[in-house]
Parts: sequence; C-alpha cells; structure tokens
Amino acid sequence: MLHEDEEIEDGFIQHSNKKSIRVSWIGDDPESGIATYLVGIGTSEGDVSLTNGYIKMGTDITAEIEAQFLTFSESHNIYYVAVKAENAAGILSNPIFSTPIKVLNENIPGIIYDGREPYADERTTDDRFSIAMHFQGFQSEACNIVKYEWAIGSQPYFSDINDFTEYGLDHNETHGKAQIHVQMEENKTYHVTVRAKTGHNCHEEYIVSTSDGITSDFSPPEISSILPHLNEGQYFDSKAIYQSFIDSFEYKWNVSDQSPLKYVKFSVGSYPQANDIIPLSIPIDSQIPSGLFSPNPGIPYFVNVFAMDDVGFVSSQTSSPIVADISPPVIKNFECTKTISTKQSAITCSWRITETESKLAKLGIHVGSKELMDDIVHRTTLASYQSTWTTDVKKYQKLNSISNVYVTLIAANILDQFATTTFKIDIDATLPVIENITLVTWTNPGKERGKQLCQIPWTYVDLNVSVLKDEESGIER
Ligand SMILES: [Ca+2]
Ligand SMILES: [Ca+2]
Ligand SMILES: [Ca+2]
Repeated sequence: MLHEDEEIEDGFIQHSNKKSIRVSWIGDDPESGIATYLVGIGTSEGDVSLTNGYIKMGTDITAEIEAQFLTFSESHNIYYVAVKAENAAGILSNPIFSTPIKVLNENIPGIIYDGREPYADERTTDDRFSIAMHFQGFQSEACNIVKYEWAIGSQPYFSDINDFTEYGLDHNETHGKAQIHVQMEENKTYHVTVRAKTGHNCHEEYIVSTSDGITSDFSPPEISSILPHLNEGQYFDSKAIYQSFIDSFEYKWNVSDQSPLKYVKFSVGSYPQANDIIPLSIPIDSQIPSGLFSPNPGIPYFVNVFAMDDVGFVSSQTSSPIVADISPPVIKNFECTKTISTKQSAITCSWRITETESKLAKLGIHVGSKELMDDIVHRTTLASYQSTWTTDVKKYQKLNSISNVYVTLIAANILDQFATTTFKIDIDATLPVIENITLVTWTNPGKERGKQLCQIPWTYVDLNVSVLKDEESGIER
C-alpha cells in the first residue's frame, strides 16, 4: 500500500469524497510473478463488505474504487482498504491493510452574490465606480479555511480586472462581504470570484466560487416614436397624427434597453403625459390593444409610454397629438363669373375652404361642357392655400353651340377625404335686344327734357335708350 498522497491527521487518512477512493499498491513475487491483485474495502481490518468482497484488479497497481462511503460525522464509520496478491501459481498472499480512513464532508464552495444588496444577487448596477459583493457557505471539514481572497474578472473565475486580494474584504469563517473601487465601463459584465485558502496539506489548496455576473447600465430605456399600428387611413408628419376612422385607436412603439425592463406602461390623455382617457395600463406587444378606445373626431389625444429598466432608470415618450377626422373639407362661397360669351370668355372663380379637424392637402379644378366633365379645361392642381383661379375658354370651339359650362372644384384633405362642388356658368350667344330709341338732344339745359321734333346741333346726338334688356348677360354699357 502506498501512502504518498495521504492526508493523515490523528492517525486517520482524511478522505473527503463519499463516492470513490483512489488506492495504489505495490507487490512482488520473484518466483512466479503476480497474476492479479485483489482489493476490498470494509469497516474493519479483514472486512470487505463495502465492495461486496474482493475485486480482481489484474496487474494494475492503482485504481479508483467506487463505493458508498458514509462520513464519519454521520456514521462514525472507519474504513480500511485490504489488498491481496495472487501469484501465477495460484497462491494468495495475506491481505495488507491501509491506514484507517475517516470520510469527511467534501469541501463546499460558497455562494457569491454580486451587488450591494446583502445576500441577494443583482443583475445590473448603475454604480460607475465600485463593485460590492457578499458571500456565504464556504466549508471544509477536512482542511479548515485559513483565509479568503477575492477578485474581479470579465468572465467567471477570471481575475483580469482586479487580481485576488484581501483588500476590501470583511469576513468570518463562512461568510463575508467586500467592496472595491473599480472604474466601471458601460454595458460590461463583471464576475466576482472568491477563493478560500485551505489549511496545510489539504487535497485542495483553494475552494473557489464565482458569481453569475453583474452588468453595468448607465442609460434609461429608449422609447421609439409612437406611430400608427396600421398603415391604412392614417397620415402623420412631425407635428401630428391623423386617422380617418373612429372605431379604433391602435398605436405602437418600441422600448429597448440593454437590461431587462421592470415595466412598460402606457396611457392615453387629452394632454401630454395625462391619463384621463385611458389610465396607466400594460400594453400587449408594445401596442395599444384593439377595441380599447374610440376617439371623438377633431379632438387631440396623446399616447404616453413609460418604461423602467432593471437598474431603475425611467423614461417616457409622448406621441404627437392624434386626431380623428371623418369628414371631408368644407367648400364655401364657390362662385365664378356668372356669364361668358365667345368674346368675353375669361372665367374667374373664388372660394373659401375650411378643414377644422385635419389639414387641407390639395385642390383640383376643371371646366367642362357637362357637370363634372373636364373637356374644356382639364383638371388643374392648385396649392391648398389658393382661393381664386382664372382661366380663359376662348380656345374651346363649341362655345357658341352650348348654353352652359361647368366649373368643378375638388378639395382633398391629407386623409384623402374630398369634397366636390360645381358652378354653372351661362353662355351668352344672343345680341342685346333694344326696343325703342328716343332722340333727346337738347339745347336748353335749364328746361325739362321733352320729345325732340328736330335735331338742332350739328355735332352730336343724344339718345335715350329705353326698355332695353339682355336676358343672358345684362348690359355692360
Ligand atoms: Ca449577479
Ligand atoms: Ca438601461
Ligand atoms: Ca375634416
């Protein structure tokens, strides 16, 4: 039996593995040589009950022998290993016995809690300048613990950020805490490793345990713009969001953070940050659940999103005002030149347009020989701020063969809801009718004018034109 690696205390081998034991031996038979070694374990010299008798080992001189040991503290058992040798002639030697063996509990690595919270592990920290930790539960029945050291690394068990030190450490036999100044980098994970140094000649010099890491987080959650969930019937720019319906109100956003989020909530209010329309609620998939709310047209609503990350940083985001508009623009006072003729063929129109809920987008105007047709002047797009328009239709050949032209104005808002209105213009194709002309040249301005029987002045004629009409256009002069 070889005794090189044995830990012996008070005459016992101290063994701290309950499942197996490594045994080495040496034998010699100069005459016929060793055929096989036999090894057994029991609780007294000669007893091999733990291994159910001797196990044949062949000519190996070392073996890891599996057995179910009980610790001394739980059973008071003392174990013995017995080794016999059988030579080629089939003769068995007497057994040789090991030093008595006490099985002790294995060394137990403790638990490391990174973070400042006592005996509670933390995932994230917003501390830019230090790392703290607590630990407990290191045990060595076989060897005792003589000191503790700790280190900080970029990976489990690493000590690349802060080497093993006793500095900053405050502990008793099984537990302690530590803190040290470290210049922390953003979004980096730090692992704390504690090693307990065991007493002289222990089978393990250190009992080592590491933390699952703590990650630095110095930034609040980022909330993206709050935008329509659907892409139909909505319009938005940097100032406002418009929707063309009132049966739903669906908006979405995105929250991102390097750390897990403690919460994301949303509300809808009649002013930014308010929750008077929908109280603070938990969203589903970063959006307002459908069917939650039906907006009134023309009223601005604000969607607010609030988020907190694992460290406790909070952020919020408010949408642009959201307005529902279910009505087209309103065209008022659309008027054009009332009558035209082949000679006086200019048309001027004017109007007023109001769009109270959303915004006017564009106008279109055209002239046709029938209502809504544009065979005389094709559709012309106008800027939404225009309120007058002039054209001339003299190039239209058939002007004297029709009695009316029609000007149509179309106004569309940004949600593509449009209003149309038409103005009917008469075409004057007949001459004015004159029924009676009276000669009224008068040479005596002081007296009342009467019927003149003869013309006295040589140079001019006064005419009194009576009962004169033009049904289409009226008389201009
Ligand atoms: Ca942790
Ligand atoms: Ca964060
Ligand atoms: Ca409208």
